[in-house]
Amino acid sequence: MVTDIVLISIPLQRIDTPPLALANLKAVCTKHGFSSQCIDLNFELYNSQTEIDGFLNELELYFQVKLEHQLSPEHERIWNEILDSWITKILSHNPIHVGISVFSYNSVVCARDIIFALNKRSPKTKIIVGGNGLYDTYMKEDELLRDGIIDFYVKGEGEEALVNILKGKVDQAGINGKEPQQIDDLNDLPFSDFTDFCLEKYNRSQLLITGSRGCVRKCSFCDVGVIWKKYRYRSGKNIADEMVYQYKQHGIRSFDFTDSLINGSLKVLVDLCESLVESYKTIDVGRFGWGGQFIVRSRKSMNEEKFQLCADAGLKFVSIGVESGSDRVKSHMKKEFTNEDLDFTLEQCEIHNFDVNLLFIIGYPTETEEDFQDTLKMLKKYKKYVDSGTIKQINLGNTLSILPNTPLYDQLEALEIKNDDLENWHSKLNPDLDTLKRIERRLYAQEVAEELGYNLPQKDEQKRFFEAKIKKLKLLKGVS
Ligand code: B12
Ligand code: SF4
Repeated sequence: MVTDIVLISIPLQRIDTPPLALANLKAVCTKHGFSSQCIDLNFELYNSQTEIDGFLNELELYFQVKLEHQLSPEHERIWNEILDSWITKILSHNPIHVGISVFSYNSVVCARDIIFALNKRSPKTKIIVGGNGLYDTYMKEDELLRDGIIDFYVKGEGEEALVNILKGKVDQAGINGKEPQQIDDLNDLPFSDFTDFCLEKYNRSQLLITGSRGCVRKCSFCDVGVIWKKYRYRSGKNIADEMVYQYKQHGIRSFDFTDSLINGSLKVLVDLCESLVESYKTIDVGRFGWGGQFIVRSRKSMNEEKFQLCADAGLKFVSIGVESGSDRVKSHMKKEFTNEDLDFTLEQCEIHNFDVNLLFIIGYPTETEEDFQDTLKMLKKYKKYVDSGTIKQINLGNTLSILPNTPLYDQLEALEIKNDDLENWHSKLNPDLDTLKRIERRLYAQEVAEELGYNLPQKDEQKRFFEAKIKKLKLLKGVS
């Protein structure tokens, strides 16, 4: 039997829950009468491959496009075998199209390897690529299209574009370089379809869900505003209905929102919470647990009552982009909140037992030594929340890449920044802060955080990543 489209999810992505992009795309395919099969190759890599002599660690370095890491000949041989088996698996469904979801730039290396392998084995199969990983320069989708290696690429939301491709209407928005058009009413989209995933196999009994697309803020370093031009959201009631639906389908009671922020529209947040509280009266579920990325607002707008309502509705975890302990740096970033606002937010999280994840950026172009020390001071100040169990983890991330199409990119001249590539840049106005210095600060912050007892997920992988980067930088500079 022929399958209209096989949709694949690839590394690097999280592996504890099924990929939402595939579940969303499958739902629209079904709605429009197209058959589809989702395969989570990212999950398969980590779950079927026995670790051979550091293979997975090296593969992760290889996938990180910015490192340009080459696999050793033995690991390259293993990787080619895996690729081969993946292509066999994909083709076993007899697909007319294969849709590859490129989650971020860290999926580009893998995507390109799959594309070339698939094209070689089955040149007739039509290849479609989509996902946020196309928003940097690494994918070179135009070249792939020109050379006939892929058939289509989709930028922006995939739901309408994919259906158009399957219907043969390939001249539409978002397809092969045509400006994407945002979906007007997210309430019109079908609920995500997770039926192709064996949910019990994933580590977490949790599903991803989206309540909104885009963001209400315009932080200087962030390109969400380019990917999703308008901030659009589903009604709170529609989101609550999907949570109840997924619970009835799969028995899952925990939901992780992929939104850039779950409190972008306080009206929707209140509507969601009230709808959930209402649902709990009619279905015998107790309370769902849910959470996601959360922006810090002033005490006046996100007040005590709203925090209480969120707690009543089951809010359990929030991820907060703090970025810096320096108000001066946060102000340049246009974060629109101060350390005082953050103090209040964390106090409320503590009162309501929300689990908190804090995200930081070390080495912003205007970050001086004093600003960096402010970040370290903040880590010390919030140690009390680590000890009380409110701060569950922090993420110090990569050092800052200056992404094209971000407000910061537009300020390159004003900040006298010379940028060799997205990651290697240097501002004349802050001469001490070159790439090596940023990595040093980043690694030092990790050391301090570890000493204070913070939980840093993937800290060893990140350390390896930075050490590989330092080695490469020193090689380039001719320093041993
Ligand atoms: C939640 C999230 C995460 C979560 C992951 C949750 C998950 N889904 O598994 C976590 C925190 C783990 C994460 C990690 C990372 N993330 Co992230 N993340 C997001 C966020 C906020 C939402 C992504 C999401 O799930 N959206 C919901 C799904 C349904 O949307 P989607 O995957 O984009 O799919 C839609 C379209 O892209 C398209 N589409 C997707 N696939 C396909 C395939 C086909 C064939 C078609 C036609 C269409 C299509 O249609 C889908 C439906 O509309 C976005 C920002 C944003 N608001 O988009 C950043 C974002 C995707 N992340 C980003 C980055 C950089 C990363 C990291 C590399 C960060 C890092 N340095 O570690 C890592 C990548 C993983 C890794 N280990 O390397 C960038 C990507 C930028 C880029 N140009 O590559 C984004 C855009 C944020 C940003 N502006 O910086 N992330
Ligand atoms: S960093 Fe977060 S809050 Fe700021 S613009 Fe990007 S998505 Fe919005």
